[in-house]
Amino acid sequence: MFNTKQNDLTTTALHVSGMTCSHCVSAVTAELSKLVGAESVDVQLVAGGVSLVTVAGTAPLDPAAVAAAIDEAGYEPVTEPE
Ligand SMILES: [Cu+2]
Repeated sequence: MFNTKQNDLTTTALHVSGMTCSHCVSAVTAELSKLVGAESVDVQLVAGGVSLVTVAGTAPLDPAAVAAAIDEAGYEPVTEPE
């Protein structure tokens, strides 16, 4: 999991295991989209990862909340570094 800042946008990314099809992507995207401050949500099925962008002026996403949302969708957040 990491946070990077670029052009006033903060991107939070982490890996997710257990996603196997576009339905999985939809489920994870739907849960992550509920997070306050998540401006855009991108779920990569093949890479098994998600990235969320928050705009300037909003608090960074709580990594625990992101992980909880993934768990809520029924998938496994992978928070260990590569
Ligand atoms: Cu699926």
